[in-house]
Amino acid sequence: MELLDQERTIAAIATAPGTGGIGIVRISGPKAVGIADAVFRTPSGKKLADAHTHTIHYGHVVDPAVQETIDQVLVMLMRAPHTYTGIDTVEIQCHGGPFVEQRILETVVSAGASPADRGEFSKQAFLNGKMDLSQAEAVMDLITSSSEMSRRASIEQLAGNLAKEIEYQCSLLLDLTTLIEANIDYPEYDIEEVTYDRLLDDISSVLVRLEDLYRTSDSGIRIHQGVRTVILGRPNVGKSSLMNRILGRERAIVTEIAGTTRDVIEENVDLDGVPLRLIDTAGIRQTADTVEKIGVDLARKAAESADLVLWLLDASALDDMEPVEDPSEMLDFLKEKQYIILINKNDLTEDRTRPPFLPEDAPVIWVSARTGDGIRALSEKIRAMFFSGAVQADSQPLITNVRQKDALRRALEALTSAKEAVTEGMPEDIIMIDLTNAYDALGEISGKTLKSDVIDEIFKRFCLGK
Ligand SMILES: Nc1nc2c(ncn2[C@@H]2O[C@H](COP(=O)(O)OP(=O)(O)OP(=O)(O)O)[C@@H](O)[C@H]2O)c(=O)[nH]1
Ligand SMILES: [Mg+2]
Repeated sequence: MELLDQERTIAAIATAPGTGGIGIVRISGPKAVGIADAVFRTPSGKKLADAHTHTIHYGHVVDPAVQETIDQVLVMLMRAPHTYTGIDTVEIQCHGGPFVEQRILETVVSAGASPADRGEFSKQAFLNGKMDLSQAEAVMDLITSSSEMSRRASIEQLAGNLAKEIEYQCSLLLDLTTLIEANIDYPEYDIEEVTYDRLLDDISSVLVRLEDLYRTSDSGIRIHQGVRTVILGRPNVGKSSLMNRILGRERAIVTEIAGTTRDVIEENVDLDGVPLRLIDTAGIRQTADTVEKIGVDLARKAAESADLVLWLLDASALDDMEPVEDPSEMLDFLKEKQYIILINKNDLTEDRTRPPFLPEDAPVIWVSARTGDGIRALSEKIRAMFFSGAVQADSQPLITNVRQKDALRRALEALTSAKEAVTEGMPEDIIMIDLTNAYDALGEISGKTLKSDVIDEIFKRFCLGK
């Protein structure tokens, strides 16, 4: 018989695969303590069932079927409600080897635990009201964060910034629907005028707040995914060298031969705290080489979907741009994009004269992939372009993924429609439909109004053991 979510006692290896100092097998559920007691022996024979909560115990995991000692461990006992999942939780700290961990997990499963699904511990936490969906998503964002900005935004969201804001706005919407219901139920009281005025005021103020929040979504999403930054330029200007310099390692092949890079190389990187998804491309030129030609096409495609294009020039070859590259063609393309022109190899020349073919207002930074000069100026420029304003304050709630953004967009549409309905003096039940739609859409962000199968899908994207 399939157990309900809350009845399951689940177990998984919570630490990353591979060898390490310690590994953790986590058990969570109503039977967690009993299951742990079945496989754990302390030197004194004391049982976890008799121990205080939030205590640590030394002993051995023993496979009861064969009475074989599997490992020497420390066991952390945490009883509900003060646990991550909100249910009784036992964490077995064993030696960090894949065989040890796997064998302990198997023993725990034989003793009655079910192997956890991906993200199931967080799902338990969500179902037990320990966190809302935006906070659960923040846990995964924190784990996968690849920049300081992303880490900081995740920990703030985990603390409940967005959760509180959404809950507050949801409660305002709920008040409004209650007000309308009262009006429908007691039409003999002549409160219509007052109701419409108040509705208009309150809907407007929720709208303003949600529009502010919506404006954070592009920055918020970029904080986690990184600004899609494509390095473009003719062969040999130093694109791969720049990529390697920013990454701090030799990721892309660099040679003095023009046409070295053929593929598109992507890496997430933290550039002085600014999150980038950095993309190195093949040098753009007319070429008869089939492989290189494919590379050039890929470069163009990557540039089209970029948030930011870094157009790289070679300081030692500014006078002979053509025929390898036509600057006006590139500038035409850049007009439609956010871009920065980088003049690389500034270590080769003292001259800092701006090339005449660059427009007055084009942002230009002189850099050297070889020495690292100018890279700090580049990170500051990108920060100003993509992360000013919207993410000034750490404590400010942010929309951080496409799911949240889409739900918020639908909430805004429904609220705008509710506002129009009020302004036009439409009947209350029409306004009620819009407000309910807005509430439902907004509640998806916290997970309150999501169906359980949708929630299951979201948690399945999490990692095992979290
Ligand atoms: N002096 C100097 N040389 C550089 C600098 N950046 C790159 N180079 C040299 O320029 C040559 C080409 O560098 P790459 O990074 O391979 O250039 P690329 O733009 O990726 O070239 P393709 O992949 O062929 O398009 C190499 O010999 C690098 O060592 C720099 O800042 N200063
Ligand atoms: Mg290259």
